Amino acid sequence: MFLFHGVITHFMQAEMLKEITDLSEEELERKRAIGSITTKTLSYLTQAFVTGGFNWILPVVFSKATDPLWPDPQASIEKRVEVEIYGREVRAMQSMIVHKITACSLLYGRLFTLSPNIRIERRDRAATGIHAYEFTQLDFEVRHASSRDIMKLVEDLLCGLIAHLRVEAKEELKLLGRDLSVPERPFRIYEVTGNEKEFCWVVNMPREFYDFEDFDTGKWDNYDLYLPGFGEVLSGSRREYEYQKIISKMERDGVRKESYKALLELAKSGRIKPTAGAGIGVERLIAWICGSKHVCEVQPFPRIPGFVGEL
Ligand code: ASN
Repeated sequence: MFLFHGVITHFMQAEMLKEITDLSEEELERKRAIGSITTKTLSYLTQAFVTGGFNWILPVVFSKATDPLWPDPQASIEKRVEVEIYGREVRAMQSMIVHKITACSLLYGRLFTLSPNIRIERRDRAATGIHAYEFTQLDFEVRHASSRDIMKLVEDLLCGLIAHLRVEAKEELKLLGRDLSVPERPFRIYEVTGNEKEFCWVVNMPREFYDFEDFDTGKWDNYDLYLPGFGEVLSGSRREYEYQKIISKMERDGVRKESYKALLELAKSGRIKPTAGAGIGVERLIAWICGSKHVCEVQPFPRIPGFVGEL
């Protein structure tokens, strides 16, 4: 978010636009080191979730019920991918939030998924260094968890990962010129905006209907994690589960209720449980680990807003 200060030079554009077919041997070597860190990171994180008793669910790509990404002051979606299949309108997944809440209520008390998200961001988002129009979220949800529970889980996961990579990906980090150190816990918590130089949480942001909002105090029980010198890598919240609150927020925000029929019916009959969770932007996390200038560098096939390549 802070990297290019909103300006994208021709040089950066040319660099970012390179597909693997255009890379020099040196650049391919760097890409391979990033790939190896990706493998080690995903292996560590998925193993940590499985060991922690989480059920691994497979992703959904087309659905009537995807994240509206609205209202959200950070959102910059220029187009929603909608297609008709079997006579019904569906959207490409923007996040599996509705599926997570539903499955965590009906199936598993703890779950996670590696979920491909399609977000057709405005072209100017190419310059942030942290947006891609296709990316993967490591999305997870826990029944009866508090925000503090999720924050602690994330802090432990991240610190464990850094300690692991310092040993297990020593060569790759050296090749990439990265020296990581394990931060102190707990991370600081800010409202509104954080400190760019440290691991920190930003909390209490007004946004989508599914994040918990206290109607009396006007406070939101949600949280984003920021990485030093990078920007946001995770967002999550304690969730709304009461029918009356969900429906009144959808009406207030102009969200299409017909897209969330299943969720609303379950909530009405009291079958949606209180849950909390979050999603880690996988490419963002790896880009930060690797010191990449742009998240698309960690994608084998870059998905930069505004640029569609051959592969
Ligand atoms: N994954 C996020 C969450 O769990 C939602 C999102 O991606 N917009 O809250």
